[in-house]
Amino acid sequence: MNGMAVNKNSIESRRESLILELYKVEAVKFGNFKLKSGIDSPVYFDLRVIVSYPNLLNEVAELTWEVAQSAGCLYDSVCGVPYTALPIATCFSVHHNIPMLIRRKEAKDYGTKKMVEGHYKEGENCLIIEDVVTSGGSVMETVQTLQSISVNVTDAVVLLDREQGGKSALENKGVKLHSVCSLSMVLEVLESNGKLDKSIIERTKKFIQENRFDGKVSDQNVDDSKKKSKLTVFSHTEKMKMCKNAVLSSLYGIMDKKKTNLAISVDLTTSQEILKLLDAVGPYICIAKTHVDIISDFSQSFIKQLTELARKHSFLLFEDRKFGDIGNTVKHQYEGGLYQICSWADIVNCHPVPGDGVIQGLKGPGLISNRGCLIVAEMSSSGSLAKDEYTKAAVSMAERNKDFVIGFICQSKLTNDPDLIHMMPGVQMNAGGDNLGQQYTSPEKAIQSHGADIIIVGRGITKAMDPVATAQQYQIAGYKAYQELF
Ligand code: 5BU
Repeated sequence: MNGMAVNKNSIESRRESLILELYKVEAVKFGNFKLKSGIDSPVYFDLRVIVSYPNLLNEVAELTWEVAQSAGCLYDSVCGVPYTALPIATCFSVHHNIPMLIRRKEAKDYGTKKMVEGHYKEGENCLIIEDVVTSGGSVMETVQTLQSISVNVTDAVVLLDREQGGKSALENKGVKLHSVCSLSMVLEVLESNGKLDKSIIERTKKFIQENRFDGKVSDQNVDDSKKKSKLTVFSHTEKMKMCKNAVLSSLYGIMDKKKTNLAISVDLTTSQEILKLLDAVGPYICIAKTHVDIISDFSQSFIKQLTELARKHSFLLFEDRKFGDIGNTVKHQYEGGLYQICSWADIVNCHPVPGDGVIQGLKGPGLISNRGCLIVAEMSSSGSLAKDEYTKAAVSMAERNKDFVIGFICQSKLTNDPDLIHMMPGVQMNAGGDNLGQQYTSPEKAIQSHGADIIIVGRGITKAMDPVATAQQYQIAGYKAYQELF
């Protein structure tokens, strides 16, 4: 473990020179910029450019090291958040002879399938290095990956803290954030050196104040969710542009175009009933969710007609198969057998119980056919065991597999990541439940209090006196609740 005192004054003057140098090479820019979160910002940091200035990169790494030392951080290894912080972590590691770990963004689908490269011991402590922190989300992704291999993280050092709540969000998750400089420091240095005029300074300060994250990434199960920071709510169009998965992006496109966040759970038991209802409610839904193993006359001709309806009305097909076995078994269940689910269902879901193997098994055929998968992180039924640590582990599993996993079946908002969607079953206009454990929430509460992006409604529609008019009512109620979030 490392630890040693450093001279504070020298850090301060070197910090000032560093800020001026970053400004000179345009790693810090002022103007109008669209951030990854979709928000317009008057200031932008592009620290990727520092690799073109080796002395500057070296100084960044050295100051990062000194900040870690003066904060008294104890660590056995160092890991940069991919990709911009990787060269910083490398210089840090080489100059101070501290072993480095490399976190992959996606597990490779050949060879060892490791998420983390390098040798480590279970229980060792790793220091995270990041270039810029806004909400703390990217640091947290790396922390969770390391934790999943039993490597501990207690501290992170960032070159630049945008002071938008990332520090407290990380602290809530047990990670202390130390920064080489903060956005206020940058403004102060540039102002006192005559680099910026007062109006830019004022505009940037106002922006920081108005765009703070609330410091809680996943605790959104509260009724005053509407009052929360605007930054935690993105529109369907924003999410469509931000997300990297093609299935998710087409889903957000459909939701935006058809103005619906309604998925019908069409749990009827004959082909004709299902096809007839879907043709009638098609304009109001973005997803048709099926359980094909309850259909008494299932056939490939049914699938052909189902996919034609999906194309005609522009909705996605979601087979609620809840795969829950080892990778090899689920691969066969997904591709083969009577139902050949992978050949027609845009989306499937799985339980996280078996571990990452279940995703690996589904991913092979799934990625070839451009499919997406949801992890069942929570259930709507009374007494469900899917909660607390189980749910957290399900979220980490999703974060590790974002090339195929597009979100969750859940009962609460689990992440702000635009690449992961929240779909919520157990929704009906009449509260209560059935006599077999199902529990219902209204469309408004599902969206505004539980953070659902999509409401899944079954018997609320299929057993209604007029299912088609009722589907339209759910579409209107769900979409209105979504619009009220803004
Ligand atoms: P309902 O008729 O709206 O209660 O139907 C809900 C559907 O969602 C039904 O197909 C269930 O199998 C499915 N479901 C659920 O109700 N709760 C869950 O937690 C999960 C799936 Br996962």
